[in-house]
Amino acid sequence: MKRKFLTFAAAALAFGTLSAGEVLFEETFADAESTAKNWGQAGAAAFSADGFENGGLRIANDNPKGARLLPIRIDAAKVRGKKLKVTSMVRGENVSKPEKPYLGVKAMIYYKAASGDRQWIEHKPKKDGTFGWEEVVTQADIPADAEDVSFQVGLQESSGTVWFDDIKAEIVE
Ligand SMILES: [Ca+2]
Repeated sequence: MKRKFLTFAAAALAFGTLSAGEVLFEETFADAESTAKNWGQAGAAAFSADGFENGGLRIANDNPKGARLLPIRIDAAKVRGKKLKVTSMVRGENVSKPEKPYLGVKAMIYYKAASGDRQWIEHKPKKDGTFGWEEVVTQADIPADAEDVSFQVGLQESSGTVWFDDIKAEIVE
């Protein structure tokens, strides 16, 4: 299967507010070192070369009541008052159907605002069971007083395994 080849570009971006169409980052999981830098040690532990164009994340969860989520921080100053879109490639194997529709496979935008408002925004549609690579899109309107923004991938209250690659975050409005 032919897939886009993307490079991580966050480091190349200057500080400041982004405009529509500007890319915050493009993550290809090129190697364990860059994955650890962007996603922390848990990301490095989930790094996998198996079956990927370069590398990707493999996240397994044995406990159907447990969660395994990996976050990448997004600079809140760059996305305040904007519409943030994150596109991810994901596949799954034996993902159990969660009790609630917002649980299960996660490709989720999280924000916390100064007002106290906290939101967890899901990609749609969500799948369970076994499925091949597909592109999923998560989109959120980030409030002007957002102080903490992240994107999180993994499994919550579903057992099974998911793989992630080619994650792109951009400003669309
Ligand atoms: Ca990759």
